[in-house]
Amino acid sequence: MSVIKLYGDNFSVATRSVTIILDKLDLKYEMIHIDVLKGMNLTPSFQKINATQMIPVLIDGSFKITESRAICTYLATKFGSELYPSILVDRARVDEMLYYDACLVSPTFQGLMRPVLQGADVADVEVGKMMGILHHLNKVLSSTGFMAKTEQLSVADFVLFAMIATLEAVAVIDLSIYKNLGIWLERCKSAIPNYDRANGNGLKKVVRYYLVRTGVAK
Ligand SMILES: N[C@@H](CCC(=O)N[C@@H](CS)C(=O)NCC(=O)O)C(=O)O
Repeated sequence: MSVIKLYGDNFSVATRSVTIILDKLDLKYEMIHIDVLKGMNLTPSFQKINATQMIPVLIDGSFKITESRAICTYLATKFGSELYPSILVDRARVDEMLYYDACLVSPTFQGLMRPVLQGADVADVEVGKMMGILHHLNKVLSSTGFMAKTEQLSVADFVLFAMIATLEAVAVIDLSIYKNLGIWLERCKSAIPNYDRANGNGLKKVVRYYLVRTGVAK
């Protein structure tokens, strides 16, 4: 069996959601570093791999797939993991959160973080939108402690975790007011094997980039 290849960059939230799932499933993979900060995703050779010039891209044998959430559910299904539940209604709840993430959480996160990472002031209106979402997620977690209201961790938890852990690391919003979210962040963190490789090292890179851009570090 050929080794799974992942084109990505641990700077990227979407890439880290996939590396977390790969590690959760204990899968061997080869990471091909596409440095988005250096524009490596815009080269003609990468365009042949993904015409949209986005990372991550996963190649499993002759099968190629893009879109991080679809990659995560593909892997969990292929390797028979309950991270993507086999019970229909539980799976539907996971999908519900993944769509909520793709349609609302992720665009809001991008709207807040893109300018901030470039050294611009934090925009109050974007902070307000993100806080509304965090308030909602904190309420969602009061049910079972998991994002999809499942009885155990699912792909939805780890996909959201990759993003919210970034917010926590860059600290543009005080997350301590969201008690359930704080407990959940720790629960996800401690459930990730090879935490630094899967997520921690990427977060350090993001924080470093942010500090340099905002003039706090050189
Ligand atoms: N919906 C896509 C989004 C992927 C995405 O936004 N990738 C970013 C890095 S996090 C990227 O490739 N950016 C390159 C660019 O915008 O030029 C997914 O979840 O895979």
